[in-house]
Amino acid sequence: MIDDIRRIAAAASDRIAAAGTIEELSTLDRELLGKTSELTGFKRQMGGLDPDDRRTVGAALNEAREGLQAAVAARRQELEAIAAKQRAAAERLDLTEVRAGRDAGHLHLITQSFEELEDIFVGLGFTVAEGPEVDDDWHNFTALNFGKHHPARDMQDTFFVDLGEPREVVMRTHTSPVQVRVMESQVPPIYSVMPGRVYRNEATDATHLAVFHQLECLVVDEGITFGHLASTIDRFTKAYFGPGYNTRLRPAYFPFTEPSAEFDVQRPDGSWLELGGCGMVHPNVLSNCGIDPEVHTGFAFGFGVDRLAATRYGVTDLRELTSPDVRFLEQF
Ligand code: FA5
Repeated sequence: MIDDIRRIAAAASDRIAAAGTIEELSTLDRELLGKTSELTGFKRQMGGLDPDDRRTVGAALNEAREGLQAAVAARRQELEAIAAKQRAAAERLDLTEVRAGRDAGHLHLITQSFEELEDIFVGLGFTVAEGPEVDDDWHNFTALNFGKHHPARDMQDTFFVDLGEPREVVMRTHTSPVQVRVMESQVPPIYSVMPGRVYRNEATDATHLAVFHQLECLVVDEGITFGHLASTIDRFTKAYFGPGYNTRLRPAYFPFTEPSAEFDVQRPDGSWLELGGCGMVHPNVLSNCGIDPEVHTGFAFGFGVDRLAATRYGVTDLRELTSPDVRFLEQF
């Protein structure tokens, strides 16, 4: 009986050493050491042996079992190490510096979107303007017809910079302050777009970031109407998304436009996404910037570029756009 036990244990040990996968090893573990295994069968036969034989056979069985258990554990470790190596090889990312002649990566989705949008607007006859990300109260709020204590200031939770008078210097909460800078420095006709990064003291979620991007559009000329505004929004959204995307305007309130609206774009599945705000430039804003509202009228709109790009490319969580993961980034 002892010879049988040793022979079975030796054969089992060879099979364990030859197991090629963790699944295979688990099956063997059950087959060789489980309740229905040959070794367990010997245990049942021990009842018929005399006490001395029972002791030696028992010792041989224990030795065989312990040996096989150790062999299974050792093989499991080896197979796990091999699997970890294979996983690492499959997920390997080449992060070495880009050298001439090699694939040089590409621009981030948001940068690509800005470039594409600028191309669309330049094609429609607009120029591109930029302004500072750290701005003063005048440009971000006051010139835009937000009174000092106007409740609409709370619509955009503001990061204040600890500089100068309290609450005087802000991280711009929208790209509209660039409208003010353009109107202060140029005479109409003005046809300009203003791309840029903006900041709001907001909790982030799938549709909100604290640092995000907007594109502002400003037209000031003689005889500009709400019809020009609506058709410009429709033209640019169709140029960006494709002809199947419709837009709609809903009444809204912004202190710097009157009348004001929010505009949505309709996805092919019929659902609507809020993209931005718009309206006819308020006469007070024109006056604040040295433009005579009796002579000139204008429209403006501003929208979230992160939401726009995420909609086109099916990114369901805006927070992904801040991810440094090359596997996410290389999709675009
Ligand atoms: C504004 O920022 C106005 N300056 C827009 C405007 C311009 C109105 C010109 C009239 C004339 P609002 O706060 O609604 O409006 O933001 C505009 C768009 O920015 C939103 O529709 C949305 O697309 C995007 N946006 C706003 N908050 C966030 C956020 N936390 N994360 C990502 N996108 C955002």
